[in-house]
Amino acid sequence: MEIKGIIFDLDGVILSTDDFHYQAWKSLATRLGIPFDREKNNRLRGVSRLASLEIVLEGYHFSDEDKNAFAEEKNNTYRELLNNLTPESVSEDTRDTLDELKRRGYKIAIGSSSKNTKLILSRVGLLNAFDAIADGEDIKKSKPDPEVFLVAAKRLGLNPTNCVVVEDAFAGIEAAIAGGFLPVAIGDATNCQSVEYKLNKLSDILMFDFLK
Ligand code: B16
Ligand code: MG
Repeated sequence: MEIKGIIFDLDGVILSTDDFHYQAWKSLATRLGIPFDREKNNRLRGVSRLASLEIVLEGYHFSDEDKNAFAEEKNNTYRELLNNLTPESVSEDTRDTLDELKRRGYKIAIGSSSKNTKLILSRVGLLNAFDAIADGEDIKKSKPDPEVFLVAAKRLGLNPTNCVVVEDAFAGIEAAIAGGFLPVAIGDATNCQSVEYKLNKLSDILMFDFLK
């Protein structure tokens, strides 16, 4: 199947906001006296804020009211950390790769579970860099459901079979496969057995045989 579009996950793929998520969850967990480490954080990749909170609180019981307050607290800490973002937070390798894909005639999109997607993209100067954006505000079901990628493909005017999905999360790879996309893994997702194409850095994608 001919590839015509590339859909990128945001956190952990376009830039390293995944570490800010870790710090924000760690700060909440520490305040609540709940253990939280990098291994647990990996399970939150691509997972919505409330579903992530359920994983953070596993084995502990809190009311829905408390949980909503905790999710808001985490998001406030996270958004404070996002103030550290500047255009330099996106590597040259990533910017050059996006430019090269556009030069070769591919359509590019963001497919992120995050409700902070547009804030992040505007802070790093990439808000207008993509042909389409699908994010946490557009969907009811978060990854591993393919909804966010299906919305992105639709906005690109492409079928899933004509699109690649680049993901750092196991949940995101699962979502890509479920939606009929070609999955490409980077970061933590390279440990996923079900992916053939793996990247050390974003520009590695330019070498693959599915691109012209
Ligand atoms: P927010 P992605 C995901 O973004 C993150 O990986 C995940 O850790 C986070 O919980 C989720 O967004 C929701 O983010 O709290 O900002 O709405 O990897 O799908 O780009
Ligand atoms: Mg991610």
